[in-house]
Order: sequence, then structure tokens, then C-alpha cells
Amino acid sequence: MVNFSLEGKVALVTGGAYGIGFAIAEAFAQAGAKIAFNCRSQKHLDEALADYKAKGIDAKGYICDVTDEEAVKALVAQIEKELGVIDILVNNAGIIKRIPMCDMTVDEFRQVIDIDLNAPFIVSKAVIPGMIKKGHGKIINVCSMMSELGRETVSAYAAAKGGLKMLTRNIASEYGEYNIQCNGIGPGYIATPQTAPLRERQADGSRHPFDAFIISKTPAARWGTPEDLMGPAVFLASDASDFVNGHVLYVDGGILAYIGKQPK
Ligand code: NAP
Ligand code: GCO
Repeated sequence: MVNFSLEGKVALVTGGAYGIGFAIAEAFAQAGAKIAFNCRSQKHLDEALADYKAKGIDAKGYICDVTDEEAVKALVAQIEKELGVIDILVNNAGIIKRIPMCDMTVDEFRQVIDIDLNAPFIVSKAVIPGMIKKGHGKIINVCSMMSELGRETVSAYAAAKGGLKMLTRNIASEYGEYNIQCNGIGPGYIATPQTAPLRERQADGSRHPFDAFIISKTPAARWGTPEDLMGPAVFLASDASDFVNGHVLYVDGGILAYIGKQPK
């Protein structure tokens, strides 16, 4: 029997207050996992705890900036005390800054790299020793179309997500012998707060040009939803994927396979 169950597993989803992280955590809970999540804002934490409760999920939420190594170590220790050693880590927390590269300051570039690439290193480094002791572990890094493609204004984000793809492969290479699988999940264009600016209706009520562009570039002819990621994430977190390692599973409606629809 293929085992997609996460019964009794402890999962940490960074940035799991809303958006993609919340949906992944919800899916894990449905599969039986105990949920821990973190974010930086008390307001987001309080709202998220209410949202999890409304779905019947007894999630544990923590304020922790994933770029702060000492805070991350303390977070992992707290989770181990309250829920147990972490079996599943999803490095989901992330930001984007859409600025033309030559207008972007070095600090702005560094901030994106810090959250989107350095932090997955920091959090993975904090949880791997526990996984080794336990004899198994799953690490899922939330990559992106920008792990494969570039576009205007997202230089820092693409550099970070490209690096995250290779960090994924390196963790898989270095820790596979400890029965730790590290894979990426690569969402396409998903309707969350992070992409809201790309979907805003124009003053005349028409679609945002980028919105229309993504529809033309996606065979599914729609934006993805966080719910589209739930099944793939459970697969990567479950025993069913124990021989999948160093892979990035793209959940993009076919964008990476498609040249795009000819404009009318
Ligand atoms: P989102 O709606 O902006 O949510 C981001 C989450 O991360 C929030 O909970 C945020 O909470 C948290 N966060 C941000 N910086 C943090 C930090 N330094 N420490 C701790 N928590 C932090 O983003 P999303 O669209 O759900 O995206 C989630 C992940 O998927 C990101 O890695 C993103 O790059 C990736 N992704 C998104 C898409 C898409 O189309 N939406 C596609 C591909 C990949 P606080 O602000 O309260 O900290
Ligand atoms: C953008 C978008 C994308 C998505 C996602 C695509 O500005 O192009 O924000 O980067 O967030 O990463 O997979």
C-alpha cells in the first residue's frame, strides 16, 4: 500500500501564516501531521492561528525571522519541546522585490537573498541533526519559475531561487545517506498576496497586462491557487517519495513546457 500518510509526523512550515505556506500546512494536517509555523508579524500570527482553528487544525505558531540564526535555533528547540523532533521542514518563507536591477540597491538585493536563500540554509542546518538522529527527514524547498527562468525586475529573486534549486540538490547529495530526502516544489504563478500587484484590475476594469500575459503563458489558462500545491506537497513529505531526492517538482499548469499562446 502506497503510504501518503503523515500521521504522527512533526512538520515545520516557515512563513505558514497565509498563502502557499498555509495551504501546505493545511494539507499536512489533513494527512495527520502536527503543524508548526512561523512568521515575523504578531498580527499575521494571530490571524493565522484563528484561520487554522477555523479549519480544525491545532497549529503551533511562533514569531521568528528565518534570517536570524539564533532565533531559528531557539524556534527548533521550542518545537522539539512542544511537538517533538521535526520530521518535515518546508522552507516556504520568502519575499520578492520587483525593481529593475540597475535601480536596486545592494541592500535590497541582499535582503531578498537573505530571506529566500540564506534562510533555507539556516533553517535546514538547524533541523538536519535531529533528522539524522531520528533516522529520517523530509526537506521541501519552495522554489519558483524563477529557479529556471528570468524576467525583468526580479534579479535578486531569480538569483535566490536559482540558488535554492542548487541548495536543494546539494542537501540531497550530502544527507541522502541518512534517509533524508530534500526536494523542491516549484509553484507557477499562484494567486496569493505576493502576486496580488500582478493581478490588480486596471482603472478601466481590464485585466492587469501581466495577468493577461500569464494566462497566455499557462496551458491551464489560469493562475494557480495555493490549493493546487497541497497534493504535490503531501507526496514530497510522505514515505511515498522516499526514493525521490534532489528533484524540483514544478506545479505550474504547464508554463515551463509551453512557448505561449499567439497574441490575437
Ligand atoms: P506571501 O503570500 O508573501 O507569504 C509569505 C510568508 O512568508 C508570510 O507568511 C510572511 O509572513 C512570511 N515571511 C516573509 N519573510 C519572512 C521572514 N524573514 N521570516 C519569517 N517569515 C517570513 O508569499 P507566497 O506567495 O505564499 O509565497 C510563499 C513562497 O512561495 C515564497 O518562498 C515564494 O517565493 C514562493 N513562490 C510563490 C509563488 C507565487 O506565485 N505566489 C510562486 C512560486 C514560488 P510575515 O510577513 O508575517 O513574516
Ligand atoms: C513575479 C512573480 C513570480 C512568482 C513565482 C513564479 O514577479 O514574476 O512574483 O516570481 O512569485 O515565483 O514561480
